[in-house]
Order: sequence, then C-alpha cells, then structure tokens
Amino acid sequence: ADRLKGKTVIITGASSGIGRSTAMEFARTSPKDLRLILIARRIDKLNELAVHITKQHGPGVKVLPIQLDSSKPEDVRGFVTSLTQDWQHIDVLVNNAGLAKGIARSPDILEDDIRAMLDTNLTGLINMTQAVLKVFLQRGKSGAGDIVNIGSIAGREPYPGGSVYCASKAAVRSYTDALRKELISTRIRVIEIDPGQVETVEFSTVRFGGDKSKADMVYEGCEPLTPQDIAEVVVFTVNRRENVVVADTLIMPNHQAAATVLHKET
Ligand code: NDP
Ligand code: 8X3
Repeated sequence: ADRLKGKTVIITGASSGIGRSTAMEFARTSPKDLRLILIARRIDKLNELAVHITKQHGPGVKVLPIQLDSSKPEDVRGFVTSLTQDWQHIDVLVNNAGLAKGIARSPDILEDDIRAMLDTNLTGLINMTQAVLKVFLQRGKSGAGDIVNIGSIAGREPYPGGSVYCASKAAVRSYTDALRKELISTRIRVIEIDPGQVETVEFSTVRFGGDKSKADMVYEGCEPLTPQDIAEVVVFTVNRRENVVVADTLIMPNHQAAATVLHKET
C-alpha cells in the first residue's frame, strides 16, 4: 500500500546531501500524490531540485522550495502560517539540516562555529518541531504526524575534536526521546535516525572550511554510506503502518563499528 499518498512532507537541509536524496526518495516511492516542502538557505539549489523532481515524476509530486534559515527562531515562527492553504496540512517533518564546523579542541573552537552548530543542529530542529507540532496537534482528538530527526553516531559516542558537534547531536537524541514521551497520548510518531559515516558532497567540506583535500582524506581507504542509503531508511520508517514506530536507528557502513572505529584498506 502507498501509505504516503496524499501526504505533505517537509525536509530541512534539502539543498544537498542526505536531505536532497530524501526528497528524491519520497518522490520515487510515492509519485502519484505527494507534496514536498523543501527548506534550506540556498534557494537556487532547491529550485534546481524542484525542477529535477518535476521532470522525473510530473505533476503527481508537487514541490515547494522555501528559503529559510532554520536556526533563526523568528524566521521559523511565521513559516507555517505563511504557507497557502494547500500546503498547510503537514504530515511529516524531516529535521535534517545540520553541520559540523572544524575539528578544533575546546580551547580553540571559534565562537561562530559553536553558534552555527548549536543554533542549526539543536535550536533549529526544535524551532521547526514547535512550528509543525501546532499543525499535528490540531489533527483529530489526539493529533497525528511524523517527526524524523537526523542525529548522528556522534551523538552516541563523543570523540576528541568533535566536542560541540557531538554535544549538539547528543542533545538532539535527548530532546527526541523526551518529545516521544511527552507525545505518548497522541498518534504522533517521533523517529530518530543516526547515520554513521556518509559521504555527502558537502558535509566534510563544510567541516574543514572548504578544504576539499582534507575532506577527501576522511573517506580515504573506506567505503562510506551514500546519502541514498540514509534516504531509504528515512522513507522506510515513515512508510510503515501507522501503529509502527521505528523509534531509533543506527546505520553504519560495513567497515565502521563506532564513530572512531573504522577499518581502512591501505
Ligand atoms: P550537507 O552539508 O550535504 O547538507 C546539510 C544541509 O543542511 C544543506 O542542505 C544545508 O543547506 C542545510 N543547512 C545548513 N544550515 C542550515 C540552516 N541554518 N537552515 C537551513 N538549512 C541549513 O550534509 P549532510 O547531508 O551530510 O548532513 C545532513 C544531516 O545529517 C546533518 O544533520 C548532519 O549532521 C547529519 N549527519 C551527517 C553525516 C555524514 O557523515 N555526512 C553522518 C551523521 C549525521 P544550505 O547551506 O543551503 O542552508
Ligand atoms: C557525522 C558523522 O562520525 O563524522 O555525524 O561524526 S561523524
């Protein structure tokens, strides 16, 4: 059964990597009657993706690209009410926007990097969740909808040089867990997906401030996951029978056993 039929899905961080692949995977899985709201700061990338999805699937998948910085509470607050009637019936939120900045040890972490990571990975995810929960809770007696939070293996196992990133993802994990408990009397599903090493075009380049050669070294000698691998898991969890909550997942490539335990072929 196509359980996604007629749904409206929001994906944050849809301009690249896991978010972009997730948008395409939703469209591929339910091409007949789906609405995708794609969020990121780079609207040109979102527009390109919208054209690409429309070319592939035609009018069955409606795409709405929105330029929004999810780390800015004041911008997120008005976002749901600013949607036209057709787009306001949100069913799924995929909180994917996030980033790691630098590998500095604690004394040297730049203030801007601390702020970017906490404001995007944690506060932004909370901002978006609050905005969408209003819609979910209005639905029927007990409310319904899906919140999928992209955490990280880094949130389970902190490592040196990743203190703030790891802390932001541990906080996501904790927030997600508390949220699931708060919403226990509703039909809202709260889902956490924790990827291990995924090679996305930009994640490591962003982490190393644009240094592509350093970024490439992260993946040298190992075969990381692809964004598509994670996209498939996201869509799988949302596409389960309504009574099934895939509450928590950890997904790693075959040669990874922990955040810092990777077998590298030399
Ligand atoms: P990318 O760098 O490819 O994508 C990150 C996305 O987040 C981009 O679309 C970016 O768009 C968006 N984004 C960043 N800041 C904001 C903001 N303030 N407001 C709105 N959108 C924003 O990385 P990945 O696809 O790899 O990462 C996606 C998620 O997966 C992140 O949460 C990351 O922490 C997590 N993750 C990644 C892993 C990996 O190894 N790659 C492993 C585990 C988890 P734009 O710049 O246009 O705003
Ligand atoms: C990103 C994965 O291992 O680089 O969340 O922290 S890792």
